[in-house]
Amino acid sequence: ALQGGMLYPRETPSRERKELDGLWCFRADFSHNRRRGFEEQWYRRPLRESGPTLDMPDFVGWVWYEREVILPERWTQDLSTRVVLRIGSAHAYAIVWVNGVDTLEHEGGYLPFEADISNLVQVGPLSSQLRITIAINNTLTPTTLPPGTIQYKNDTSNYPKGYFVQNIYFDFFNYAGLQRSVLLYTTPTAYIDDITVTTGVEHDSGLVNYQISVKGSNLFELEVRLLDAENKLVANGTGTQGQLKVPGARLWWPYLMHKRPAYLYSLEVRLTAQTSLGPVSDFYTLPVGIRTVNVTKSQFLINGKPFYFHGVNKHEDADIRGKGFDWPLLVKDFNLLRWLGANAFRTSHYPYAEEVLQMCDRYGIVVIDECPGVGLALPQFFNNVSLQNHMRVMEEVVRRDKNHPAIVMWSVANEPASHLESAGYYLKMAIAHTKALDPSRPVTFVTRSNYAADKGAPYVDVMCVNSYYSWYNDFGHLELIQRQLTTQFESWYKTYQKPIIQSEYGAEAIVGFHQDPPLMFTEEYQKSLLEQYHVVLDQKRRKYVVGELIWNFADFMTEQSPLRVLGNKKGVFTRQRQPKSAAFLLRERYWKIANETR
Ligand code: BDP
Repeated sequence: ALQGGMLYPRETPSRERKELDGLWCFRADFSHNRRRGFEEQWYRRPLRESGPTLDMPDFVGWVWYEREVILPERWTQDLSTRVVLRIGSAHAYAIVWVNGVDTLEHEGGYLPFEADISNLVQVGPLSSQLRITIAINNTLTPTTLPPGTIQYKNDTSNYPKGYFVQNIYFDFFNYAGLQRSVLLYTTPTAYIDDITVTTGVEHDSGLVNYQISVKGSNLFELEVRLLDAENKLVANGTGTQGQLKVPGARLWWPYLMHKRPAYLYSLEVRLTAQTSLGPVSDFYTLPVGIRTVNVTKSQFLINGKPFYFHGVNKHEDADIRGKGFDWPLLVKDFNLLRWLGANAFRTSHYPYAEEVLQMCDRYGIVVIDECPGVGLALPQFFNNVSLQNHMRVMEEVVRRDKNHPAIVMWSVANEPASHLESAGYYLKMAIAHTKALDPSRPVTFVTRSNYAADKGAPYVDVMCVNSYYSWYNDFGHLELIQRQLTTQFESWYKTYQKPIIQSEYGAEAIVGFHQDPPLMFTEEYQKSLLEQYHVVLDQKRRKYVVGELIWNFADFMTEQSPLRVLGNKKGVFTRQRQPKSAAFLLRERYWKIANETR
C-alpha cells in the first residue's frame, strides 16, 4: 500500500507554496541507446539545452528537464520547516535529482508524486540554490498503464537504417513529459498528512465523517471545524476521526438539478503537535460537499434522487499546449459545458488535473473518474505484473481524488479486451481493489464488448457501454441505428439488470463539410447520427438508461493513421472550441432534459 497522503498543496497560515512554472531547460537524449544522459551524468551539472524549437513528435526515450530555483531563507534555515517537491504529472517514467542527488522515481503519468527534500536543502549557509533535474521516459511497455509495445524495424532490406516505434492501442496522441505544475511547498515537520472525508444524510442532517492522519509527531491534538459558505461555524470536533452532524445541511447538487447546486462547506483542520524542536501548528482547509451516491437495479441516485448523466467525454488536449495544463483553456471548457447544459463528464482516459476536479466541485459538474487503464487490447497485457501495477495506480487515483464531491464513480478501464477469460479475472480484481479502497462510490469499467461475451460485466455497479453504430459498421446506414441501439440496451439490461450509461457514441465531422443527404464526415451526418441515438435514448432513459456521454466534447490529436485526419474529429466542438452543428443539437437536448428532471 502507498505511504502517506497526497493532499492538494494549498497555502494556509502554516504552509507556503512556490510554483516552478515558466521555462525549463530541456534536452532530448538522441544518442543511439538513449542513455548518454546517464553515462555523462547530466544531473551533476547544469544541462546544456537542445534548443527551444525542437519538434520531435515521434521521439521515444529519455528527455531531460532542469530548473534552478532560489529558496527563501526561512525554508532552508528553519529546521521546523519541511520542504516538499511535488510533480503534478510526468508521463511516463520519471527520475528526479535535487542538486545532483537522486531523490525520487515514479512510474505513470497523470498522477502526482512528491518527496520531502528538507535534508537536501537544509544543509547550512548558501543552501538556497536548488537545481532540479527530471529525466522522463515516454516508453510504454506491456506492464505500464497505459500499456504499449516497442517494435523494432531492422530488416535491412526494407529499413536500411533500422528504427523502432512505440505501438499504442489507444486513440489519442501520447503526449509525454511534464504536463502539470512542478511545485515546492512547505509544512511544519509535524503535519496533517492526509484527510479522508465521506458524507451522508440522515433526515435533514448532513453527516461528515472525517479521518485524519498526522506525521512527524506522536503527541498532538487535532481540532476540526466545519464552516458553511458564509464562513459560519456549523459543527466541530476533535481527534483523528469522528462524525460531524450538520442540522439543516445544504447538500451538494449537480448543475441544473437544483437552484443552488454545488454547495461547499470548508473543513478546517488544525494540528498542534509537540516535536523535538518544540510545539508546531499546521492548518489545512478542505472543501466538502455533502451528498450521497447510490445505485439501484435501474437508477443512479444522487441525494436519493434519480440522476441522469447528460454530458460529454473529454480529453486534456489543445493546439500547441498538447496535454499541458492551461487555465484559460479550462475556463473556456467550463463555459462551453455550461452553455451545452452538460451536467457531467468522464475523464476519458486518465485522471485530469486536480484544478479541473476543483472546478467540477465548485460548479456541480458530475465526474466519472477514469484511470489510465486504456488500450488493454492484447492478451499479453493481462498478466499479474500489470494487474499489480493497475491496482497501485488505482490506489494513487483514489488517494488523490477521494474527497471530491463531484466524483460519483470510478472507472478502472476503457474498452479492455473484456471478452478474454484473463481479462475477466483482471477486471474483477481491479474493481474489487478499488471498492476496498473506497466503499463509498460505485465502480465501473467502460466496455465495447458484446454483452454475451463480456467477462468483466458481472463485477461493475453500472454498465458503461460504448457503441458506434453507422460509424465503424454499416457506414451511412443511419436508419439501422434505432434497431441496433434498442437491441444493445435490451440485451445488456436483460443479462445484467444494472443501470446503463451510453458512455460513448458519435461520428466524425470535419467542420465546414456539408452534404445533403448527409454523408460521413459532414456536420449533417454527425447531427443525424446523434438524432437517431436520441430517439432510443429517450425511450429508455425513463427506464434503466441513466446517462449519455457524447464522444467527444472536442476534436483532439491522435497518432497518424489512415483512419485519422489530423486527429479525431468526433468533437461537437473543434479543437479550437468552436461549435459544429451537433453542438447546437446537443445544447437543445441537454437543456430540455434538465428542465424535465429539475
Ligand atoms: C472508442 C475509444 C475512444 C476513441 C473512439 C473513436 O474509447 O478513445 O477515440 O472509440 O474511435 O473506442 O473515436
